[in-house]
Amino acid sequence: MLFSDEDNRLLIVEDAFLLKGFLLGNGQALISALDEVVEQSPFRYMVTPGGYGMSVAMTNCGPWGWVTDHKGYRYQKSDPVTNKPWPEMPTIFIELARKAAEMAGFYHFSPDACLINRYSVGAKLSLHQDKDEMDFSQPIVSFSLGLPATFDFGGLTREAPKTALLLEHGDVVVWGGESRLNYHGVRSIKAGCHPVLGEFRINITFRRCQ
Ligand code: MD3
Ligand code: FE
Repeated sequence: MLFSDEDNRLLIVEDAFLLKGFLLGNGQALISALDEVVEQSPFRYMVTPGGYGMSVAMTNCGPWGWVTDHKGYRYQKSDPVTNKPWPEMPTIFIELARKAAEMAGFYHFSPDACLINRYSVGAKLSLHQDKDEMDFSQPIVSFSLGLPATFDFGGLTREAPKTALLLEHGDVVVWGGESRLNYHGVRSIKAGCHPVLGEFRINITFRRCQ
């Protein structure tokens, strides 16, 4: 960590900020909005192009949703489970994501995709890059809710040294500029019980994919 200011804004690397506890106070409203999304497009376990089932359950809201299957990774406008458009992005999601982006110096952030990851105990996300988007000038904003996770933040190659970061309920990370293509992953979630989300961790990422 290079510095932490009076707003609890921590600089991870150039253009990547951790806004510690940014969502606290809006947790309940976010979870209600999330419940509405999940009612329309349920969490599902997707399969990688290589044929591996993911341990993280996913869904999406907003105009575009990220999916993976035997054909590959992509963004698409319809939910392959319901064959309907993804649910609308809740206003509270957009407002908080835009505010967070501004806190990190990114103005006019207008996400057109919102991927929601649900981790149960033992679930993990292996080291990867997010490069299925067309526009790398806009940041990715990520909300963490529920059980804590250790997040590994690496460099531009798989082998580059990694920094471990604890992401807890209410934390927001804004990744822009140089850090946008860095490798990252989430270590296996440890057993625990969160007062609101129980045995789950939820991560919501906002992206500009088109
Ligand atoms: C750094 N999600 O959905 S969010 C993902 O906690 C993903 O569920 C993780 O990685 C999670 O793709 C991490 C933080 C995050 C998201 C995108 C990034 C960090 C990033 C893109 C570039 C660099
Ligand atoms: Fe990612």
